[in-house]
Order: sequence, then C-alpha cells, then structure tokens
Amino acid sequence: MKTPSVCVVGLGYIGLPTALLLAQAGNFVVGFDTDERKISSLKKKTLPFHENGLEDLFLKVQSKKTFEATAEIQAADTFIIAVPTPQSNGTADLKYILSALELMKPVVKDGDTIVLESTVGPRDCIDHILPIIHSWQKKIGFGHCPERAIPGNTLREMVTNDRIIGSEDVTDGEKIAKLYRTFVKGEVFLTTTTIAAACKVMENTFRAVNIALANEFVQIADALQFNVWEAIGLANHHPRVSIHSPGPGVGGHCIPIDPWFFTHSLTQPTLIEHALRINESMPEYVMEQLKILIKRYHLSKPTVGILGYAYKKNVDDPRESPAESLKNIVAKEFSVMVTDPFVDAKKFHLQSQEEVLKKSDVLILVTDHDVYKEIDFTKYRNITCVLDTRHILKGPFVHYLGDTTQ
Ligand code: SAJ
Repeated sequence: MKTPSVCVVGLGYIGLPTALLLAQAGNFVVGFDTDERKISSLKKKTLPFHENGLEDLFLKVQSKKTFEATAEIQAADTFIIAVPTPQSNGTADLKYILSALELMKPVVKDGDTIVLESTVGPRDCIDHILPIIHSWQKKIGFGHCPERAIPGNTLREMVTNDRIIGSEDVTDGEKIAKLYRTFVKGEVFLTTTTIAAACKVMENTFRAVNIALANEFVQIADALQFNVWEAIGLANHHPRVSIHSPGPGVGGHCIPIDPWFFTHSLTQPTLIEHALRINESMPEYVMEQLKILIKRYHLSKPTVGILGYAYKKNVDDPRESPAESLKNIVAKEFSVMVTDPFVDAKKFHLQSQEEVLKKSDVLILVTDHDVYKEIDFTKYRNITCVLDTRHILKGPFVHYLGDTTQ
C-alpha cells in the first residue's frame, strides 16, 4: 500500500464505516484503534460489529487493497478523529480526543489536516482543541465535521446525507470538503467549528425533546384513559405535526448524551434537561405499568421476560439501552430474564429467545426488532400477557404502553 492519505483514529460505529467508504472511493486509508483485539480481528478479516452492508463493503475494499487496520498510529496527510465523547457535568468529556491528539502529535507534519468527527460542545474546538494543535507549532489544518449517520442505515446516510464542515480557515474547510466529496453525494456546507458543533448538538436535542414529548403523551393518555397510539397517528395527519414515537426510554450513544452539552451554558432550568429526565424515567414508568398488569392477572412471584436488549430496532448495539435500566428495576422485585437476537448473549448475560418464551409468565417488549412480530405467543401457555412498549405486536393478551383502554 502507498503512503496513506488518510488515517482514521477510532474504528467504532462511525470511524470504521467512514474509513471503508474513503478507501472504497480510492483514498489510501489506515484505520487506527487503541483496542488491539479490534485490530487483530480486522486483520483476520472479521468485523467487530454488525452494520447493514458493512461486510460487503469490507470485502470490496480488501480486493482494492486501499485499507489497512493498525494498532500503531501512522503518518498520513489527513487524520480523522472518530472517538467517543461521553458526558461529564453538562459538557462533552474530551479525554479520548485529547489522547488521540497526544498519540498523533509525533507523526503529524506541516501541511497535514486534522478533522474531528466526534460530537463536541459548540465552543470545544476553539477553547480546547485548537489551542493544543496550535501549541505544536506546525502548520496543521483543522476542521470539525460532525458525523450524522444513523446506526442501521449508516453507510447509506454517510453517502447521501448533507455534511457540515466547520473550520476557522476557509482553505482548510475546502480541503476537507474535497476529501469528503470523494464519497459523500449529499451537499457539503462550510461554516465555523462553533456552528458545526452547535448544529450537531441541536439535531440530537431536537430528537430527544420530541421523544420526551411523546413519552409524556403516554403518561397523559394513561391518566386520561385514551389510546396514545391512535391519537398520535391521527394527530400526525396534520400537515405541520410530526409527533415522535413513545417507548421505554431513549438509548444509544448520542440522543441521551449530546443534549447535555448545551445544559451547562444556562443557569436557569432548561427544557432540554427536563426532556432528558422524562426519557430517563421511562423504565420506571414501564415498571409501574408492569405492576398494574401483574395485579390485574393475579400473578404471584412472576418471572418477567424482556424482549430486546439493543437500544433500538434491528441493531446489535446495547449502549445506554433502556433495557438495562429496566432489567435492574424489575430485578429488585421479580425474577427477570432478557433476550435479544442481535446482541452478544455471552457478553451481556442474555438468555436464548426460546428459554425466555418458555419460562416467563409476563413479557415486556422493549426493542422493536422486526423478528418479534413473527412470534406466536399463543404457543406458550405459561405467558399470561405481554406489555408492548413499542406498539408493534398484535394479539389477545398484548397490552400497550399508553393504552389503558384494552
Ligand atoms: N426513539 C424513540 N422514539 C422515536 C425515535 C427514537 O423512542 O420516535 C429511541 C430509539 O428507540 C433509541 C433512541 O431513541 O433508543 C435513539 O434512536 P434514534 O434512531 O433516534 O437515533 P440514534 O441515536 O441511533 O442516532 C442519532 C441520529 N440523530 C438524529 O436523527 C438527529 C443520527 O443521525 C446521529 O448521527 C446519531 O444520533 C449520532 O451519532 O449522533
């Protein structure tokens, strides 16, 4: 392989697909990760996680010989940082970004460019990241291009979504745009790092607040005894209304976390913080509804089965999943089992679907995996009722969150 033109730092759900798309477009790419097991599995041609279409892309890129995984950071013309940014006291914790910068410091040279894809707060590039790069006293370009692709449809969205590139220097911004245009078919917009970061956090905040509203509607519907699903469906026929779907809570590494990056900037209580708390409280609310059902069916010491551990439908990612908090809440009072067809059962102590179906008295559907629609619950005489938090099942003993009318 030639000298790499791009080094992607962090081969997770965003870094790896980005690296492979760049490589497929003809750029010579090295992918670096501090997790040596991930690198050795990639070297053995095994992907560390599932994402639609990723395996095919990986195979294609192997035949082109434009991608290499490495446990040692390497010189390149452009470095793309795609590492996690957890939340800490209402700001983005930059520790992984700072250690990535520390690792690349010895290999960057005059004329190189660093692109940050990880989500950060609006002022983080100006206040914390650029001062570090400037302190190296080299001519390094910098831009912030926050990732926007949705897990489950990552590859398609990485190609078709519009991208926002923030840079304090127009030439750097244009250079980065040129690289991204090798695989991005959407429009590429140039702006400042602050605006780029603000857009990204606003996008996920918009979603978090709207989901919280739907989750509050569930509680209102239960209190006033109407079917929230029918009401939302009909309300969404209004040309300017698009209510999100209620559910057992919000998971993933983005929507429950990124909106916090805004909250430290105001001293008064924010709508955003209240919305995040509503979403966080949903597993408790599901437990309350479960207890109502258990009482209604006169179940004593029931075994509760949880269907779905991933944070959302048809993915294998359990990060911040509401299923984990629900499991812990239920376990305080009842015996509980969890199953998920996509998530690593050994790593997360999950049971097989058949075992959960055969041994549970009551089920809670947490994740709306399509395969759950195929289960014939009537085959299992032990199952008294199912609490469907996503409104995807049908059947005589299925009860829905936000519908006490059944
Ligand atoms: N959810 C609901 N109701 C809804 C929609 C989602 O309860 O109406 C739940 C899901 O089940 C899941 C969580 O919210 O637990 C988040 O799922 P999601 O599909 O809304 O979003 P993510 O976290 O998979 O990806 C988001 C996306 N952001 C936006 O749509 C604004 C994606 O484009 C970002 O790239 C990603 O965050 C990120 O990495 O920031």
